[in-house]
Amino acid sequence: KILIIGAGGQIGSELTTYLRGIYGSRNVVATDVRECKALGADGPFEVLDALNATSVASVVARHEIDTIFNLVALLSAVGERNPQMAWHVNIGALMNSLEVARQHHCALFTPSSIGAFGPSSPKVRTPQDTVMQPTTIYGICKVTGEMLGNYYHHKYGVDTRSIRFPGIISNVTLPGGGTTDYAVEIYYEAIRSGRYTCAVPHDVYMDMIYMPDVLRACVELMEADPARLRHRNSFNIASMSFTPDIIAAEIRKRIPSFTMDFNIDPVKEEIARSWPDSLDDTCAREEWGWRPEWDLSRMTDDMLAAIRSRTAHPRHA
Ligand code: VAH
Repeated sequence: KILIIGAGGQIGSELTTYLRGIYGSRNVVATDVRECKALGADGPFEVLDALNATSVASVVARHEIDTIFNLVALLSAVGERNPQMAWHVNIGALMNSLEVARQHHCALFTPSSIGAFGPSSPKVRTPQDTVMQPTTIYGICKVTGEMLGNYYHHKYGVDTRSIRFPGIISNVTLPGGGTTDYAVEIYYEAIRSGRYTCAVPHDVYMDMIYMPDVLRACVELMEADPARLRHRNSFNIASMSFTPDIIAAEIRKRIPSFTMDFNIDPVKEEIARSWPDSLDDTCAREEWGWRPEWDLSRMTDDMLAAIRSRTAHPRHA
């Protein structure tokens, strides 16, 4: 049975539904520090403080969990406003997940990010194995998390696996304070007001990925034959790389009146410019068959349609 810690977040809210569709609702226990009615509607949900090791162990024992998805994180921009809290939450939750996975023989998935790279990493087609000196507390947490995951695998044999996600674009739950949030907000504003004020400079490339590809990648990696994995924490994957100008042009193809202007957030600009422009995902392709299925054009059609249909028939709260 599967435990999702941080199920109320951007990835967790959709991963819960996706995993329940594959493995059966009863077999996916969703938890979050806050009550979440939607997650409890079609399967088990419990309030769980990921920073309380005893509580995490108790949920794992009670539900006979064999696989944990730890999705707890303060993202890059919000982390820069409170680095001490970001470290405390991100690493505290991960250490509890690692220890419980070790003691209860669970497999563990924890996301990493393109944010794990820094300005001294090669920017174009960033390699799987390269210099990693991130300049954000979020990136430092992610590199630390990768090393802890590899450590627990080599020292204790824990089945830890991880993916360095690009900026994730989705239309179910808004991201919480990331540098790539603009690529989500822009679609909502294109429908709501027809204009968007972007906080990230027009020419900054960042890797991005659509949520359906994220969900499939999580399952494909966790179901991969461990004998094929030469890497574990954490795999580069790539699907799209674009700038605010490029995504705005794609939206304008569908909404010609759409306009964008800029109010640069210096914190987000510094973070965005410190990250890669594009990743090399050869290892993920070779070791567990990763392939992207969504590109910018197809995602734009899907995002605009999903937001329109929701705006037309607002979901009950
Ligand atoms: C952030 N969306 O912007 C997250 C993610 C790659 C970016 O880690 O912080």
